[in-house]
Amino acid sequence: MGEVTPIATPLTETEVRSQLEQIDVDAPRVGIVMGSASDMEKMQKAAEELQERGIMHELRVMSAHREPDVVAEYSKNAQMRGLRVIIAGAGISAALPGAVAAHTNLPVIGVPLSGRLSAAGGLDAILSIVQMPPGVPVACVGLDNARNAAILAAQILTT
Ligand code: RP5
Repeated sequence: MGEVTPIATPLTETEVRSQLEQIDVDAPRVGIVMGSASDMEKMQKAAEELQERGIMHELRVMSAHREPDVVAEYSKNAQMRGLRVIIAGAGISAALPGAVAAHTNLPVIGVPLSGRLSAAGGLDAILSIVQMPPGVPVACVGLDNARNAAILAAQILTT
């Protein structure tokens, strides 16, 4: 009689998750996205904070209004690529954080940005990010406060 091959016990979701987390340790854990290259100077503060904490991250420019397909693709693939949190900064109508949240279950932290086109000093972006409809949450940090978004992302990663 030949050798009996034991049937593998299926892994639980938690076990699979933990195994996935151990793969690609160099893969970015936080995605920092912004609606325009003009947002880079402010959003760079989030990257600097993550860098200081040794947290792998990536920076991408993508507009919710001008490149909706790019935003959808990025957000849908984010979790599979190993990202755990997305920080999204945008000014004026600031649809980007909400557009990202529409396509992923990852936590999304919105950074409202002020700029030359802002109404009410940036209140437009704050309200766009804070006033997400029920069921599609986006966390919101203070105006231009990308550093706080990075600190919050780091705290989420430790839970
Ligand atoms: C938003 O419009 C961007 O996030 C940026 O804050 C603002 C202005 O964009 P640009 O006109 O500089 O491309 O979508």
